Amino acid sequence: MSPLDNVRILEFPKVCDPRGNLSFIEEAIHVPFAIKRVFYIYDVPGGASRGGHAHRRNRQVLICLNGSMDLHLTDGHTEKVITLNRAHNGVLIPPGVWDSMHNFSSGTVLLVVCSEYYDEDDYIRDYPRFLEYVEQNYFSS
Ligand code: T46
Repeated sequence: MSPLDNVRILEFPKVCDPRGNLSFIEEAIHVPFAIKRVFYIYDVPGGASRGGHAHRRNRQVLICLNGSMDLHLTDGHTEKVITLNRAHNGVLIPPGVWDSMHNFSSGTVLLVVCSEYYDEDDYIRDYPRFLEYVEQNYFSS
């Protein structure tokens, strides 16, 4: 089974109000894991791309709080491109998926909710190494 099969679009509660909208995320309810870490990406210069790696254990949910960006996901065989531009939606990325982010609009703020603490050893940042990893761990029977 491809790890891409476990990519999900999540819909968070949205409380609409004349004063503005409010969304919220509760661990193990709106994201399918206990939250150990949150980080955010902002002030991305025009034309910059981020990501270019996969995780061994970390599961994460990407939420575009403002602006828009294109999320490219691959298992080494198939590519999915998802445009993130709604603050009440998230994309769940499981381990074993190579992600990269492109076409950030000016002022984009990307919030990322993670199942694991930061650990550089959890990253696979070399694409040929990633291809070997997914073949061994997901595609070989
Ligand atoms: C991902 C995409 C969506 C930390 O010290 N702590 C942290 O929690 C994170 C996320 C990063 N860092 C350090 C590690 C690097 O020295 O910040 C520096 C930049 O990290 P990186 O180049 O991995 O940033 P992105 O935007 O390429 O990737 C990040 C996440 O690392 C990654 O998990 O999936 O956002």
